[in-house]
Amino acid sequence: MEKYKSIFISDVHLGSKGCKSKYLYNFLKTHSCENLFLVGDIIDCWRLKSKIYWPQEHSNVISNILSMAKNGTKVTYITGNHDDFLRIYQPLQLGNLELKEEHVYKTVSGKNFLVIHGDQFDIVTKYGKSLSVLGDKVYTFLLTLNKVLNFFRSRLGFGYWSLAKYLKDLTKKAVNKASDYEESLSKECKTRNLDGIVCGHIHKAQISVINGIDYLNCGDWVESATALVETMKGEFKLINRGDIEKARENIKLLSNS
Ligand SMILES: [Mn+2]
Repeated sequence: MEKYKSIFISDVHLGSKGCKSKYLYNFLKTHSCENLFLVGDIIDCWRLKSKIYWPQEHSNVISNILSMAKNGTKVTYITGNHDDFLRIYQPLQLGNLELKEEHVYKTVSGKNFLVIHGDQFDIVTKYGKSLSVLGDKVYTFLLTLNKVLNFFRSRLGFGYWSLAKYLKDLTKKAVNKASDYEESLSKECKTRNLDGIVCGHIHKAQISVINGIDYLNCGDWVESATALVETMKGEFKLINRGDIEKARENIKLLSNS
């Protein structure tokens, strides 16, 4: 069991089909920490509203987090735009579990980091939830359209091509440039006199310095499987569990055959 000062995870999207809940469960089982930060979009209530998808593995993740809290880990749940239904209850403290919109975290090396999901700085989600929900619906529709399209493509002898991904990349480039997002977050830190930021939201794990501000993004557990950790010595690292889990699945396949 590896012990860390703090572990930060975001964009788990429990309640949606894409969630890599088993990967996360295995990760939490093998890593311990003094502080666990859930940096938003942990439970995806947009998806839950339209159709309930909740396998046992999703409950296992939650019960594991609760048992961590029971065993002394301080758990801070920062709300995101997909779990904004929790925002009416914040701030809330239940024993070792705290629910809030943002948190200023003092790192081992003495820096002050703003821990926030980050949707507050995304032009699309900020200026209209309806627009984002619509975008989500369009995306789901495109995935279906994509299946039909690729059925015909393969019939005609063409290779697989993702229409949804193409359009998603295109629209993201147009309205939601990652650089703008990082830029506005770093500006916010500067005005608040903070040293850095820990966020999520754009599903892009990263550790970098932007305009002199430490920028740390936890990534996600949908498209990838990444966690941000702070060691006892105060070093920040990104852990990518995708390759480990895929290797484990391959070993299982081999041993079964
Ligand atoms: Mn988000």
